Amino acid sequence: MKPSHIEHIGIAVSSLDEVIPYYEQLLGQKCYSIEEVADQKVKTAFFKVGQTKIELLEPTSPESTIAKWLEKNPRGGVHHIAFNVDGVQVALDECAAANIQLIDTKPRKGAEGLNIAFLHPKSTHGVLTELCEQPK
Ligand code: CMX
Repeated sequence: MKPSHIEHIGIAVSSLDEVIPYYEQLLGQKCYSIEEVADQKVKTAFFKVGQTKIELLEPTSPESTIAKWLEKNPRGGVHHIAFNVDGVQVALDECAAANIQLIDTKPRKGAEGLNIAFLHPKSTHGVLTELCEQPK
């Protein structure tokens, strides 16, 4: 596996409305998309810096993994890093063969229609890691 670039950095926030203005000012641009990902129980807001996106994540339900994370980290912060790969399934198989614990054994649909899968932070030195690719 050789990721081409960091696709996005996921940042957990309690309120998109409160945090979006900060990023708009910092990055000198308007948020270009807000999308609810029902499957993940989150609402996302996107910015682009070069090839890499900043993905703000607000929980839409107390059962959301983001809500759980915010309970432990109430100020919010970096939640995960996502790498763009050419073939999520092949990358997952490589990770499994290297004894990296998978959260998803198969790709599923994420924000912006990407095929995504997560690796468990317990076997990635504490960094929740996402692999993603554009659908073919
Ligand atoms: N980064 C690093 N470590 C994390 C973490 C994160 N984002 N989230 C949880 N952990 C750690 C916890 O600190 C905890 O470690 P200890 O056991 O050492 O205390 C351990 O993982 C278990 O944490 P937990 O609070 O009990 O959480 P769960 O096991 O219920 O869930 C995880 C953790 C990673 C399996 C779950 O968050 C998950 O499946 N994540 C993938 C999906 C996801 O994050 N979706 C939201 C984003 C969607 C999007 O980008 O569109």
